[in-house]
Amino acid sequence: MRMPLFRRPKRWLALVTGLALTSILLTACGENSPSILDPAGPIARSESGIFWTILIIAAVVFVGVEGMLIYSTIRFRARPDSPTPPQTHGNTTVEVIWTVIPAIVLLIVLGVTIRGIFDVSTKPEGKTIEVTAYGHQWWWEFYYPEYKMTTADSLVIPPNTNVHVKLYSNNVIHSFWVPQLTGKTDVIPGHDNEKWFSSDKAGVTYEGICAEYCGTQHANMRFNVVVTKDNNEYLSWAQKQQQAAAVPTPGSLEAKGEEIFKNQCTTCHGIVGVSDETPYLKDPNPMGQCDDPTKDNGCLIGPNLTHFGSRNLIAGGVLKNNIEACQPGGDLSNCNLAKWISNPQGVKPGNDMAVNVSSEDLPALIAYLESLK
Ligand code: HEC
Ligand SMILES: [Cu+2]
Repeated sequence: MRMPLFRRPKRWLALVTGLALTSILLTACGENSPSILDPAGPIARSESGIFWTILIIAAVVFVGVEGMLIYSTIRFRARPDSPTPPQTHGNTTVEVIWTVIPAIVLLIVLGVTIRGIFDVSTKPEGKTIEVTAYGHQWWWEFYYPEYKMTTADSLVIPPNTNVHVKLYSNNVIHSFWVPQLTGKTDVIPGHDNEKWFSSDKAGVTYEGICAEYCGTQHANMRFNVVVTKDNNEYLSWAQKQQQAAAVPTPGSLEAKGEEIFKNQCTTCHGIVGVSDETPYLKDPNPMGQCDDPTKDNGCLIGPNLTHFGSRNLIAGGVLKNNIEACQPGGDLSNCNLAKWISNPQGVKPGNDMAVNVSSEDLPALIAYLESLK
């Protein structure tokens, strides 16, 4: 008597449905999560192309091999009184087939990977902007040599333009990663790496991440890649960033904040036009100094705050810069900048900012820093 292949179709149906539902649930995580499967530029597209090619080949191999295995174990299983199956040994045709097919598959994977390596490491044609990314423990500093200006946390770029990033660290190994735009590249002290990428979408913000465990606050070493609407918006942003900080009206809350800043914050931070500005106007390379404020060589340990009010993250993205909750004279209980300045060690334990700001001084400092657009 021949047995049916699957004796309990209902049970099988339940199992398959259960698996399908679980996978749908798992893929629904985070609408805005930075995903390599949602590339927005040529480099990321090339990289996700490699992923899909390998995934599809692997899926075909997996389904084929497992399918035949499961089919054979069920279809040809031992039954009562079944005779000993015919015994065979060695079959040249079959052996050649299962040597040649994997070799071809691996050659295809090799070819696709080598093409990807060239895509990623070749200097692209066309307009290019230069940026130096400097990995600190635990935040990113971006220097624009063409404009001689420095920002932190936000890498602003124009759309459809190559971005050439030089990667430096003088502390530990970090890794520069913007999943939707470019894969990971290590940022190694004493070994300068570089990379190119570009975004073909305009007016969007992508999440950047440090992808190498670089200390306790490694997960709070994020940054934004802000793509402007067009090149003009980028140029006017750059022109603004080059200017010295806005001068507050004498006698205002902001002016008081500027005084407090000069007294309590300039050991580690600079504001161009207010305190020592030199470190932010020159390329932080050659490295080796900027993470130690006690060294007397003009380098500062903290981010450039000259245009802090124009940025959307605080301290490697540990908080969002929610300016609307930080209005001068308003209630500051939801203001993230107030949370940061009043207790940086509570918000991001182990970071290098040590201050003790009194509650009377806080509103003036907030008003001043948020006014620095
Ligand atoms: C001992 C050095 C030090 C002092 C003093 C200091 N800071 Fe900082 N500050 C830092 C460091 C380092 C960071 C970056 C921390 C991180 O992200 O890990 C930082 C980050 C910040 C940021 C976030 C900037 C950004 O772009 O993400 C603000 C705002 C700030 N500090 C304000 C102040 C103010 C206001 C004072 C004075 C009351 C002050 N800091 C005093 C070292 C210092
Ligand atoms: Cu890092």
